[in-house]
Amino acid sequence: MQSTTRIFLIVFFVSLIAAGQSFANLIDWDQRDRYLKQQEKQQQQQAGKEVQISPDLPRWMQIAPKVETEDEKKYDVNRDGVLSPTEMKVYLRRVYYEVQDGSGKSVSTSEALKEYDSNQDGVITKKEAERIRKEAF
Ligand SMILES: [Ca+2]
Ligand SMILES: [Ca+2]
Repeated sequence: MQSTTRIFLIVFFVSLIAAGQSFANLIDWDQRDRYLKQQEKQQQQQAGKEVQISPDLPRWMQIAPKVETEDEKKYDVNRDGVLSPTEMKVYLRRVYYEVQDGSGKSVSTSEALKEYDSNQDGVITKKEAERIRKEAF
């Protein structure tokens, strides 16, 4: 092998190693690991975080209740499967009058009415309906 070829090869390999090392230094693996761990932690925190519900406002104003009964289906005007606050107001007013006219409104499987059945006996009484009057009228 000629000496110029040998020198060329040596220079070539040395620069390859040098290039490799400089690339290795460009990526701070520790920092990358820390970053990934942090991201993972944030995702876990968000997944575990429940929607914050304020006790000062009716639940239905904060989370639209799912349509659970045939009765509620009639009030889901846009048919998206949940009762928006506007839809809930109309529905609750009807429920309020129903309670006033009868002996009470059966809650059955309704997610929307559950919160007004304070004693959880499955029926909204006139007394319990007072909250509807305050919140939906
Ligand atoms: Ca709806
Ligand atoms: Ca009750």
